[in-house]
Amino acid sequence: MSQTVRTPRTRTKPKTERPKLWKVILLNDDYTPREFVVAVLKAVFRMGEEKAYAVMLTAHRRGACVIAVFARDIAETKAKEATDLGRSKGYPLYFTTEPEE
Ligand code: TYC
Repeated sequence: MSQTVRTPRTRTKPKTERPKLWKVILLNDDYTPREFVVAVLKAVFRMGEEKAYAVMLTAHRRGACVIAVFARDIAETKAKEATDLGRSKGYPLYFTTEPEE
């Protein structure tokens, strides 16, 4: 009796992989007023006053603060929106993004 052994032509990926999340990072600068940073965090990232103030203070003291994680396109859109709000007032306020490990 002859037997044919076939190897599958396609490899199946394990289904546990999730899309990467992206961090939005607030950078400190010497010019943007603290209250303005807090207002932007509240408006764009839907933070309450206390959370927004704490995040602003962490960035102020340490130079940067991770403020949230999102899918890539949402992280990039929000970082741009928040940076543009600062720019519209002439402030160098800057939000950047990077992938989570
Ligand atoms: N360092 C600014 C000041 O002293 C306030 C500030 C905080 C600016 C955090 C940016 O991400 C920032 N006016």
